[in-house]
Amino acid sequence: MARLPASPEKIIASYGPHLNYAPREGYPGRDEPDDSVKTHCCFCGMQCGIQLLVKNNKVVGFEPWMEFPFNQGRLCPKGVERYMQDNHPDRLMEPLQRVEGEGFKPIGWDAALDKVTSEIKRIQTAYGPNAFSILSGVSLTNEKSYLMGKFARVAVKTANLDYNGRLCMVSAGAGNKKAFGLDRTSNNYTDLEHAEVIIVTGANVSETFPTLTYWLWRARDNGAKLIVVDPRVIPLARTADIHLPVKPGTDSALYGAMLKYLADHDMLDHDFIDHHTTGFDATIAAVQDYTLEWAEAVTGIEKEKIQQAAELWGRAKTSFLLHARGIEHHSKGVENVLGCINLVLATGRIGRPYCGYGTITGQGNGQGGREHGHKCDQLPGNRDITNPADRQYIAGVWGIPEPELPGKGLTAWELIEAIHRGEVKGLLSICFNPLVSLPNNNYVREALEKLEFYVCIDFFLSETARHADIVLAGSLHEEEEGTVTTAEGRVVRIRRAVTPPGNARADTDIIQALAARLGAGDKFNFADSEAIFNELRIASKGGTADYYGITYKKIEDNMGIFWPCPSEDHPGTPRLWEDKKFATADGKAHFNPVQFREPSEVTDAEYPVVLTTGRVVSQYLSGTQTRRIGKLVDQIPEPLLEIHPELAQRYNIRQRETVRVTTRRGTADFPANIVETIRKDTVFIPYHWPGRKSANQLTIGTLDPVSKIPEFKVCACRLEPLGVFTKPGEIPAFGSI
Ligand SMILES: Nc1nc2c(c(=O)[nH]1)N[C@H]1C(S)=C(S)[C@@H](COP(=O)(O)OP(=O)(O)OC[C@H]3O[C@@H](n4cnc5c(=O)[nH]c(N)nc54)[C@H](O)[C@@H]3O)O[C@H]1N2
Ligand SMILES: Nc1nc2c(c(=O)[nH]1)N[C@H]1C(S)=C(S)[C@@H](COP(=O)(O)OP(=O)(O)OC[C@H]3O[C@@H](n4cnc5c(=O)[nH]c(N)nc54)[C@H](O)[C@@H]3O)O[C@H]1N2
Ligand code: SF4
Ligand SMILES: [Mo]
Repeated sequence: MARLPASPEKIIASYGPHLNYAPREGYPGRDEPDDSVKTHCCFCGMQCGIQLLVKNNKVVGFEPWMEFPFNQGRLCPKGVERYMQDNHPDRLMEPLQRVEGEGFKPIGWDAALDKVTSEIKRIQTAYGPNAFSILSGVSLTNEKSYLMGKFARVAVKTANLDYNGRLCMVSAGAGNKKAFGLDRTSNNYTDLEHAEVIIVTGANVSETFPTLTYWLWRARDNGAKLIVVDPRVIPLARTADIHLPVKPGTDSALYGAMLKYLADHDMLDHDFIDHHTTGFDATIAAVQDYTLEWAEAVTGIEKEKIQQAAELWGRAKTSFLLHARGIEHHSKGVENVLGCINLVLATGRIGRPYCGYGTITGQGNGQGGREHGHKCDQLPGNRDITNPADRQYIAGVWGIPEPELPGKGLTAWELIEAIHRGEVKGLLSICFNPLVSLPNNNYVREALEKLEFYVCIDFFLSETARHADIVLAGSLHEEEEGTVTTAEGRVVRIRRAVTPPGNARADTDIIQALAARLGAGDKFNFADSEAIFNELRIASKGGTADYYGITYKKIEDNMGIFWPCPSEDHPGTPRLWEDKKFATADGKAHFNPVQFREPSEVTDAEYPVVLTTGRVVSQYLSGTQTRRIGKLVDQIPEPLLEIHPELAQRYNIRQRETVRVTTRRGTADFPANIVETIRKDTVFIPYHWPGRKSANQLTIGTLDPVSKIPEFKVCACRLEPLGVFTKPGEIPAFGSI
């Protein structure tokens, strides 16, 4: 049934007249769409509700979805432009084979799938089952994530499966599990509204989770005090009550000193600590020497500001602490996270209205995708692949003997190292562009070149896909039914708006076809996504991420259900821990002692400047999708080196001058953007670009020992102005690669 697009007033209402969106009378020059489909944005973890407009099986535009409770129609620039990728000329329409010396040639599906299957078998016969590895991603729905985990273990029978969340949420996940026994934001974001104090640390919310700022503004309107911790004066910091410009890699010193201050000034919730936690004494003992003066020397933040922040946090009745990758992308990412959690537990402000804590999940399905078993150490429901009972249960659901279930495999970065060592010879990747997104990408490229066989499933020919022997043309978010779990923990429905174009195929069809060829067809004969979800429900039953009680219908009727939801009559759990029964074995929340240690690489005479990396508002991750959308490229066409005027002066660097940045891993050139909004000892480069524009030519592959996340947020570099000036988007006529 054709539905009319929303009225011009609705468009104005959702973006605000100040943005100067011209109201459109229907669609001038365009026919009325056939349909509008309520689904979610394919990009970040906010998973904003959106309506896609469809004409002749093509997505031709969008309308706000005003009723969806989180974003209420609001969208950021990426959400507004996302529909542009559907009819993109670069869209892969058929499988491709790389022919040496000739490039990619189309190949039929049967031949492509046969080739993949025979190569998997050849490599596993020659080198053992784990010599074939799989990398997956969490832009994939819950159904696809679950399917990938089952595919690796049951059809390919390899232990070596990991996912791109390894670059993203794992430090938070590990910290949350240690402290709470469960890995989810404690409250939905509406609880921000009446928090008295909010700490946002290592999260550039206005650029990376723009629609979340609405809830922060609501809180501000209600009088909330805002503390922002970031080496840069990010947009959110400009309105904050206190901005703590932390030196990259020193957060745990800051949180430790704040904790000591709370203890010394009697701002602890003793009742909560005594009855609902363990480990407090050891945790306080660990920070006994962390005076404000010491913290100032380590973090570079004035001690008065640290004191003010501790006072505000300590005296509040309600509060929320949010963090993202700024504190997690470290070789002590888990310790940073635990440092934050210690502050929350010490004040007992969790499990109550307007009192919460959480990591802000990054990728579209960063939450659900880290629960259902495509991590190297995990089975569905956030079960542990090394736990005998968990293994027995999942083997039962999958109908295989428990000993056949592979054990724990290598993490994403460790897989790259194993390829270098010659232990891993084959790779299948889906929804992951490691050549751009992993650190030290010269090393990653060498690994890809060493593989005997590489197959990539994507809808665009990503930079990594160019190294593939076979590229399988997969599907976009809006081309299959499914579910994702938002950063709040709300499981929502993704709708199929159109079918894959040309000869492209749905991701789930491709995986099932491969499984059948590998002899596991009887375990991969799902009729549709709902059938996969129903098996996932059973597989997650009794796990900490329990989805058993969630059904497609229930999600649709309620615009989402918060897990855990253990039974069909359970309403879901927007706010965790109201009963103070934590998901740990002893039911208590656990303090964890944290002592400061340095980042893996500190500055010295040779590399005297701190380098940190991250994001800009109009580009997304490795950029495969957003670098193809004209308006987003126009907004930010290239990575710039953010540098403070004083540091620029020291090296005689002028605005837009090309600067050569060198680390122990490589060299890359970026135009300078001289700004006062960054620390004087630190430079920042966004990482969304490949090749010569890639920040990951410079970054370091040191991992957190627990979470195995790479240290994207801090390494040491040196700077050299090259006397060359380019126009935006232009590449200088020289470079490192
Ligand atoms: N526009 C856009 N939005 C996105 C994405 C995107 O690619 N583009 N990606 C999505 C994904 S997957 C993710 S993970 C999230 C990431 O979201 P964020 O974590 O918000 O993004 P980043 O820019 O990686 O890092 C955040 C901030 O950390 C700061 N920082 C650097 N080092 C330190 C440090 O040592 N301590 C502290 N406290 N802060 C530090 C940086 O200055 C930066 O402002 O964004 C999601 N949303
Ligand atoms: N220096 C530096 N590096 C970083 C970071 C940083 O802050 N600094 N951040 C890290 C973080 S937090 C993250 S999350 C990673 C992300 O890094 P990646 O996961 O490698 O980045 P994506 O761009 O999401 O790559 C996903 C690929 O999958 C494809 N894709 C998307 N959706 C689908 C789908 O539904 N089906 C199929 N078949 N393919 C799909 C896209 O076209 C793209 O080619 O980067 C990390 N790298
Ligand atoms: S905030 Fe995230 S989910 Fe919402 S429109 Fe922007 S990219 Fe999409
Ligand atoms: Mo991420």
